[in-house]
Amino acid sequence: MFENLTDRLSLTLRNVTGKAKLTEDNIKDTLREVRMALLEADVALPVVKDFVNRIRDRAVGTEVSKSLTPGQAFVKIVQAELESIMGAANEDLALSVTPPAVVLMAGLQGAGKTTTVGKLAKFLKERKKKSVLVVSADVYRPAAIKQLETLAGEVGVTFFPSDISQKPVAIAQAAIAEAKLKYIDVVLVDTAGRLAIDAEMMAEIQALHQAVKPAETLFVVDAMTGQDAAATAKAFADALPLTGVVLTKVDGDARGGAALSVRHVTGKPIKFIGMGEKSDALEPFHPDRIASRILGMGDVLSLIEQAEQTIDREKADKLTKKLKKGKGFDLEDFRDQLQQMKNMGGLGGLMDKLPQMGGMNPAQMGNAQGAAEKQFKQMEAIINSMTPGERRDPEIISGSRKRRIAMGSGTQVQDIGRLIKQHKQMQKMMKKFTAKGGMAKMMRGMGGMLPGGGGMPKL
Ligand SMILES: Nc1nc2c(ncn2[C@@H]2O[C@H](COP(=O)(O)OP(=O)(O)OP(=O)(O)O)[C@@H](O)[C@H]2O)c(=O)[nH]1
Ligand SMILES: [Mg+2]
Repeated sequence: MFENLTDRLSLTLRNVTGKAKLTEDNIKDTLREVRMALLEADVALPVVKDFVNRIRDRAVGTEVSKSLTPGQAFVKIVQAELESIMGAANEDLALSVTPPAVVLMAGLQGAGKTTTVGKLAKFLKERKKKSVLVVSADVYRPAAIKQLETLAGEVGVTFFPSDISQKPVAIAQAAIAEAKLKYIDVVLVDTAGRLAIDAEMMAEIQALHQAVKPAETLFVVDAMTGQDAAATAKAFADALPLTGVVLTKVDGDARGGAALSVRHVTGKPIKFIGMGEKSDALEPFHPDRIASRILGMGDVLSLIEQAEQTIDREKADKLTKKLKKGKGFDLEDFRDQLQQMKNMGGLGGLMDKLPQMGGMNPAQMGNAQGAAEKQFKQMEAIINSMTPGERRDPEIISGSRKRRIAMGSGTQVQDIGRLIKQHKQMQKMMKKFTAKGGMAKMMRGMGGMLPGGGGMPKL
């Protein structure tokens, strides 16, 4: 996510060093580079101009406090401005209306509307504890209705059947009536892809909007289209009272132009970002966390939230109890932890949110991720090749046992030694965390096991 921009900006910002005060003169070059970095990231020009001016105004004359280097002081300003350009705080869906709350989706063809309906349904059901009904008003393709039905089945929400012979307004009204009958909280209405310049199709969705009076009208747009995403959102917002934007395919967007432009160009908040094709790849959009990610400082908060959702509570509680009883953290527990990390969307999703490792570039990050993933697989294989007795009490693993385990797991004897050492470190860490409490803290600790470590970028 936004690798190119992160790379450019962190290189640029590293140059503001060795100055006691930030002046127009000594930040001129850096500002020019920030400007270039944003233009290369396909941020819309008015946004770039505004952004750079605001940074200049704030930075010039800023006395650099003793605790910060000028570089850090400058980064703080850039971070604050990045946040404010994206909207300052996360805007939640406004669903507190007389139920059912209707959410209407709009967007170009292939933007990711139907996929997002599936993701949102899952999000509302699991994280907001809402009952959800989904319906398709895409009467142009039977396959579109079927696609939504399949997704609804996957995420376990009510699907309201529709047919291409029906009118979108009639479909939506029938779905809402059904939701009322069943006391369902939220109705998500999927629609056909359309262009803002297609008058007939725009009239259709305007009529739909009037008929269902949605609590939320979300514009779904592909982040990979960069500043065009903001321009299309603007065109739709002129015809339809949008309440927010969902940026999709952010997982494939190295530049970040859309994320930085949408709010400024349209005045509408980005409410969610899509981070993949699967139904759990949706995140509420937090400008502060994204700003931090863009600057290579990671997004530990989102990581912790994700950890708290995916962690197997029962197992976690059992482990905590066990540790509290004074029993050790054995290799079985270690293996469980490795598996839980895998469940958190793998190391890719994890590394994306960790502070950029001491100025690694994306290729190095990719290599580090590959190496770490390989290492994790190897660790699991090693633990699998041990006897239950060995897993409970690694102290008994002698030289000959090491050789046997290495043979069984296709590894070297020194790999076994390394794993036992790592496990010992984990044990120590677990002791600390159970004293202070909190699985989330532990997950943060696990991050430290990745190659390169983590921590603030060196400026
Ligand atoms: N990588 C990635 N792919 C996504 C994301 N969201 C959607 N897609 C993919 O984009 C393609 C189009 O998604 P749909 O949900 O069918 O798009 P749509 O807007 O409903 O398309 P139409 O109904 O044809 O207008 C599918 O292959 C999705 O898997 C995302 O966040 N990341
Ligand atoms: Mg669709």
